[in-house]
Amino acid sequence: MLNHLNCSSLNLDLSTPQVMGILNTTPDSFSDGGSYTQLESALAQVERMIVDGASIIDIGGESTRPGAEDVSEEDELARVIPVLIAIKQRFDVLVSIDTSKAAVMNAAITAGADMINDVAALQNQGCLAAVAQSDVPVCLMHMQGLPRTMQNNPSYDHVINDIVAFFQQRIEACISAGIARERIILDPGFGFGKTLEQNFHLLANLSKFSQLKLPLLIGISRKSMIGNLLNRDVKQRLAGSLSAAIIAAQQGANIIRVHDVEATVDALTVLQAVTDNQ
Ligand code: 8Y7
Repeated sequence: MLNHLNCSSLNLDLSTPQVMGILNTTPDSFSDGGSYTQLESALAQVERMIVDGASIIDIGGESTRPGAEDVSEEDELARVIPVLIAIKQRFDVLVSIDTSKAAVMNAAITAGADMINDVAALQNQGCLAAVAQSDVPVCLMHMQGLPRTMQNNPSYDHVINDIVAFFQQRIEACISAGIARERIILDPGFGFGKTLEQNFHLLANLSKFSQLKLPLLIGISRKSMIGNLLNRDVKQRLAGSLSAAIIAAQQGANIIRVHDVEATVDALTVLQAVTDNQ
């Protein structure tokens, strides 16, 4: 299965699962262009994640949590671009930019971003063109509805088949726009317009996405599907998140997007030792 994997534009070996560390850019933290202490604290967080074993850092300037308010293009640029530039100056790590706006994609690619992570799968105005003009890989995430309302009664004919069909349609759109298949990473979008049962059904059936023969990225870290199942606050979801990460990796997930890099790398190392000694 892994032999068919090809994301040659991502300069990263995906033969074992890799960890993507989430950089928290708290609302307004860089909206003044990035104060020194805020930037330094972000860089310290990045350094910690690199030491802990993250191979990609994901920076987002727009909250995509259910019910979140929209962020203006200007604010998003001010939150993301200074920290992106500072990371690329100081560290040798791949940087992914979590955005759904073409202007932010263009600015990020110019500033040295290594990957675009779009929860809207390049469906917004200008996004296909922004990525097509570059040579960076892109993560196409599935979402039903929009962040503000997506958790209001999500419904599917068949969750897995509907998401596979969505991926096929977005892959075609990318290829038509000039984005080679080798640049595409897929993500079923845990928590983005899915009930608790649908999220766990997805986790149980992740291996079905291998039919598309593209790298799979998954993000479950600290999400409501863990919190609601276990009745845990966001800070108490580590054990649940690690369990989910391992279940995903066992089914072929190639990139695991997490807050807790050190613990996730440990868990994946245990899984790898099992795989290596079968
Ligand atoms: C995901 C994501 C978020 C995810 C990808 C959170 C930006 C919500 N979740 N990107 N972004 N996949 N590719 O709780 O699951 O982290 S934001």
